[in-house]
Amino acid sequence: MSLEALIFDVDGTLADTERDGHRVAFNQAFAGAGLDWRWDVPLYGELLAVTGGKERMRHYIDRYRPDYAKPADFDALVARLHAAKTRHYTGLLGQGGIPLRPGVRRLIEEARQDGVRLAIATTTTPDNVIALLRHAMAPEAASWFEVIGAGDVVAAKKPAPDIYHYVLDRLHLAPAQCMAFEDSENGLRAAQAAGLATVITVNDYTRDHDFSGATIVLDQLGEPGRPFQVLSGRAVNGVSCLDLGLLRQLRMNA
Ligand code: XBP
Ligand code: MG
Repeated sequence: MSLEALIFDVDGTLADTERDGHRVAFNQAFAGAGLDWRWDVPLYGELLAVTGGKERMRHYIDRYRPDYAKPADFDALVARLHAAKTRHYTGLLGQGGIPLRPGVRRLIEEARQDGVRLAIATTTTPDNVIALLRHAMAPEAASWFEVIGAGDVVAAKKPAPDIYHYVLDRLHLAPAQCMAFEDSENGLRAAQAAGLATVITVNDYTRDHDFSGATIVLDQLGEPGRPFQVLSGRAVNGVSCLDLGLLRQLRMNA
């Protein structure tokens, strides 16, 4: 089957948003609410095991703060904190501090020129996706993606496959016509469970995850002058960037 669409995860895949973006914004929201919750870089790495910001805050309290006496309206507090966190995060993106990862713009531009369709499947909040695309990619970049599946549109977040099913349904495509791009084990499990072949680009938080079953695991997608490294999967002689030609080759060999 021919390659019809690329489906991208957002956080960690399009850009390194977690450590200097989401984490900072959570801490700003906590401080703004007068809470002593503080997520440092290593703790945040552990908390990333749970996807979704609201889910992550609840997990933090249950697991790390047994001392905290939950108020009766704890759900409302979590919702307020999350809304504040989204404001802080989109504000940070507006300052232009978080760039796309290497090769992302190149591959997306090639796909657009080649008529390969684009979509997004993420656990993060829709506003966050739109802000990242606008500020890091192009003012109109959200319109390049036919389907943006994000946040609470599905009940179960990654590693559940629901967000990929949601996107595939709206693209009217079968998994075998698409490739997914992820950076984490939770993301890979979600894509795999939806039947999608998946390219992984690792980052500092996900380098040691279990990526068995991925089509290929790279350090990054590669740019001219900045070749990718193949961390696992078939070595690719003489190729230094993941482009559509290589993607098609990897699919044929799979
Ligand atoms: C990333 C996540 C998200 C973000 C926070 O998912 O797990 O929870 O860290 O986003 P993905 P929200 O890599 O699938 O994009 O606070 O908006 O939930
Ligand atoms: Mg991710």
